[in-house]
Amino acid sequence: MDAAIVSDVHCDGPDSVAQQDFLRFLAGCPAPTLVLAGDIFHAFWAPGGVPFVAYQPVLDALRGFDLVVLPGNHDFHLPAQFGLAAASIGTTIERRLGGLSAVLSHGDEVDRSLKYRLFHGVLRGPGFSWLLDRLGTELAWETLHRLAGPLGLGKPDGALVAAQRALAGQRIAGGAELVVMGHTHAPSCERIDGGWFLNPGDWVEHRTYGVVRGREVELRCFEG
Ligand SMILES: [Mn+2]
Repeated sequence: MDAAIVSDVHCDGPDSVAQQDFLRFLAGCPAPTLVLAGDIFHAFWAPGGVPFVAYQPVLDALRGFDLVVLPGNHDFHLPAQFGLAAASIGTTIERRLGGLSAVLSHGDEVDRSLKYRLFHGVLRGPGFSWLLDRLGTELAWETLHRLAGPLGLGKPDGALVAAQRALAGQRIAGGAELVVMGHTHAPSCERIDGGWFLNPGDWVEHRTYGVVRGREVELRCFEG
């Protein structure tokens, strides 16, 4: 196995089943490279540079992997934790995974609605960051959870899923051999015009992840 790819795990502390499952997955994951394609955490922040204690076991378990870290809409501050500046919607990373040249993103860039753009423009701006750092850990946790909403609600949005497929087609036409987009909680692994489109799914409902081996891509379910 060359790489494992996960998104939308929505880890939310020691009591969250998703976090318990994900920790078991990480403990047994043989892939040297691990792609975190956004929303690994339900409401990530690091007030004053210190991540929420509830998430620390996962951060510890990630050590030792060659990590690729993308910002999700629930954990857009995560790349900063790894010294990366990327936090904006539509951040893409191009790199080789196994024998494939891949274009990776969280997948929320297909949401062109003004509401989403404005909301996330504010959340990811310096003002909100300043505010959260001053609220202190407990209030920052509470505020972010209010904004993140309850877990497990909302079925995959058909319009966004279709838009992702179309965007994947464009990226494949542009030379990508593997396109990864999550966010919609709609696991799939398909071929488009000779390339691969992978949506790793989520760990709220499906517990799915992608695997790259050479030039092959596969969607698997964690049975743990
Ligand atoms: Mn998302």
